[in-house]
Amino acid sequence: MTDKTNTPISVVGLGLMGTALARAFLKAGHPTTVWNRTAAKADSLVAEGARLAPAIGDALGGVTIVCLTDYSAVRELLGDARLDGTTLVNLTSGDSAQARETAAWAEKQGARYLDGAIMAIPSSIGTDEAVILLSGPLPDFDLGALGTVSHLGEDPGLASLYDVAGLTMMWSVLNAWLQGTAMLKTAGVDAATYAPFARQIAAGVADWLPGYAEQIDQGSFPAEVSALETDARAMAHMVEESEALGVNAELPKLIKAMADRAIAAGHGGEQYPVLIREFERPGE
Ligand code: FVH
Repeated sequence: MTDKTNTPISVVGLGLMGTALARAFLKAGHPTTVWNRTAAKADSLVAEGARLAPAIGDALGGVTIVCLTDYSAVRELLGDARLDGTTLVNLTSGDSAQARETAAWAEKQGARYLDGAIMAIPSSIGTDEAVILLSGPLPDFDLGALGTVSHLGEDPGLASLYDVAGLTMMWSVLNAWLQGTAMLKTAGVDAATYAPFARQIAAGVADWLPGYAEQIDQGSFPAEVSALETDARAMAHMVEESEALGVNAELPKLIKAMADRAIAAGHGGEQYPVLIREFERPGE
């Protein structure tokens, strides 16, 4: 591994995120080359010390970070370019199939390919809060200038899979919070009053994850705390309350329907994570 700050880096794609990435590399002392389809977006970075690649080909050949709108933009831009000697680090968001296909294509073009996912907003890039996931061959350079970087394994699809799993967590938690907020608003409780209570519940649930994960990995779900059929009775309150209050009951009904299916399949006496069986199949 070379010194943290002396690996020359190219950044291709200077949208909101690519600009933040290039700026973080510059700030950390990496010699930084930039390229963008709309060249004017490079002006401020050039003023800060970046070198402007006159053509896309001039940004290839070393460690090249790509951060475009989507994977089709990456393929459209790089087309049939030979990528010999290039380590292509694609931080564009997508899914695992796109990542694996792009890895196969890039390797055929001669590149060493790492796929990545950015779980951060542009303003947090360069701080420890910015989580950058990588998968593919082990990097021999350091992207620590961007934030907290984790290499997840050789399979190039892993970074995108973790990204999508993380987004699922994020939006599920937010939707659950919005459901409760809508219910409480009917009683005059505002969102700010409910938020600390909701946060406490979310943190408590987060603490259950390691134990529940152990049950899933062992495939054994003894009801040590509560049986699924007991939980399902509380879920009925959630549905009935939402309907009675006139708020949206879709999420409560979905939660209950999944539990009911697991109970019908004979899992009512087991603990909640037995529901993994419902999540492992396509659904109805
Ligand atoms: N911004 C964010 O908060 C999120 C956080 C999580 C990860 N995402 C992903 O990062 C990718 C880039 O997002 P972005 O916010 O930088 O997006 P834009 O500001 O819209 O910039 C898009 C850049 O892509 C260039 N581009 C698009 N199509 C092409 C193409 N066919 N050929 C060459 N370049 C292309 C575009 O160029 P231009 O319009 O300026 O000429 C921008 O540089 C994305 O995957 C997020 O999901 C960000």
